[in-house]
Amino acid sequence: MPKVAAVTPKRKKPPGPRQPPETCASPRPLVAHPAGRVIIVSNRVPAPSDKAAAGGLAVALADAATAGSLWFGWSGKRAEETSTVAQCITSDEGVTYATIDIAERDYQKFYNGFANGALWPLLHYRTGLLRFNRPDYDAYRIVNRAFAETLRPLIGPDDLIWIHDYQLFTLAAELRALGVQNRIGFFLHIPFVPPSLLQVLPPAIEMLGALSACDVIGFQTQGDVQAFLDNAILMLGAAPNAENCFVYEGRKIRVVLTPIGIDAKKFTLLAERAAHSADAKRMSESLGNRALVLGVDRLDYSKGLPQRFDAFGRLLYTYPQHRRAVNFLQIAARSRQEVGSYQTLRRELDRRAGDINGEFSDFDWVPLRYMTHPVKRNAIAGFYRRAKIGLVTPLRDGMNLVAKEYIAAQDPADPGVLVLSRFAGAADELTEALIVNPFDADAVANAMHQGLVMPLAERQARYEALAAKVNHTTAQRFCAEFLAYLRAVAS
Ligand code: ADQ
Repeated sequence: MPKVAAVTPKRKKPPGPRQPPETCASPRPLVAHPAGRVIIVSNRVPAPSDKAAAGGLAVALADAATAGSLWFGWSGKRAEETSTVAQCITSDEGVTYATIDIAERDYQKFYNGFANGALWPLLHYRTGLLRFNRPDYDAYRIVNRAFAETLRPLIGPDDLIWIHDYQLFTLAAELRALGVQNRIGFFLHIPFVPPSLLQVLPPAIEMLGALSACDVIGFQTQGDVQAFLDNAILMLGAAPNAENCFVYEGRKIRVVLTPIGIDAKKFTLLAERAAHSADAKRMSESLGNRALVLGVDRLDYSKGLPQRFDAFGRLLYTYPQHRRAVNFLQIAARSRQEVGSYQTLRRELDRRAGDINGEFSDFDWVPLRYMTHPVKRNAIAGFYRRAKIGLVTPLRDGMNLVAKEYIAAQDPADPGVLVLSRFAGAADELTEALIVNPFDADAVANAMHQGLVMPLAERQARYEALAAKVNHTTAQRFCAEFLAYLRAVAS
């Protein structure tokens, strides 16, 4: 079987004296955990003060980031040289946040180059957008190596290491190369692709092998689990057993399905309160008795925004009764604006939004509201509750937490309708939503119409089934299930 090349390009040594010792010199946990301290590693580390405001990862991992645990990753700062010692802050709850700065020259190639210019499009089935070059990949390996070297002294003997997402595919192999014997888990937040697509990536075998330095590898959907196993069979010669375990280079790897969720109860409370906020009031006043159709996404080509705008145009064209009776608000927070394909997408959306408003607006009604700056979490929660349609139509998505947040935010007495792409991981679970193919503008328009005219009893029946699921597959459950798999590995 092909061996994985463990050669990582050399990191340049920073000139002059090393950085001064940092505030958290002690690698030992502040609060002992009998079953091992949890070390979370992700590309970005949330600022301790920012936890309530932040979405996504910080909220999803709140249950893993308990007193005594360590969260390690990039500070968000680009420096002249990558740090060799972590900066640490311990929050009031006893979680230590350890960060490093990344050298500007590596950051560009690692983050904008390989991670978001090659891996992100490929793993979202967009090979046409993939840009691969060796220097970018080398920088990716260098940054993963730097993470490993800086994290190494902070690791205690029984600690569980839980790595997150595609920016850190090779980190486990780098840690093993430094002699780390601890249990290591990896969770991929985005989709995984079948071999016919992964093989497009020149270092596919090397990356699969590096990932197989983990003990547990988790995915969002059964399709992703199968895609990974198919790749491992074909490219690593793996022979998985009935429990999806296989042996590679003497190590047993378990591949698991652990879909991510939200803290549904907390989100419901947030939405109930937000419904009475000043923002919600302003929104209601601006709408009058028109229905709100709402989309909330990062401005990313995986989210299917141009297709969604077209579908809204089709709704107004095909069902003239909705003209002047609905408003579509798309919140699309700018992201990765240094990557060319994201700049192109932004221009494309500006054009399509202009086209739709030019075509259908009246002197006192503008159908499409489109904003590209982030909106506060509690304002979004209030908007979800006001929206008659939650429009979640990615072309591919690992899970999509907006779909779950939208359900959690609804008023059970008068719930809205979720229109959900079949290509979001969430569609595996949220089957009572109106499931659509986002490439079919007319089908999405029909689903929006169906949702807008749906009788209360049907809306309630769908909502109750969906809410039960969102309340079951929570963020807490996600953390507990993944960590249980990792703890079950013989240390
Ligand atoms: P993302 O692609 O960032 O995450 P998603 O799951 O939809 O996508 O959103 C994460 C969080 O960001 C949610 O809490 C949402 O409310 C918030 N958010 C999204 N758009 C926003 C906006 N415009 N303004 C403010 N907040 C916004 C990746 C994967 C997903 C996977 C998550 C978690 O791409 O498929 O669900 O990780 O695993």
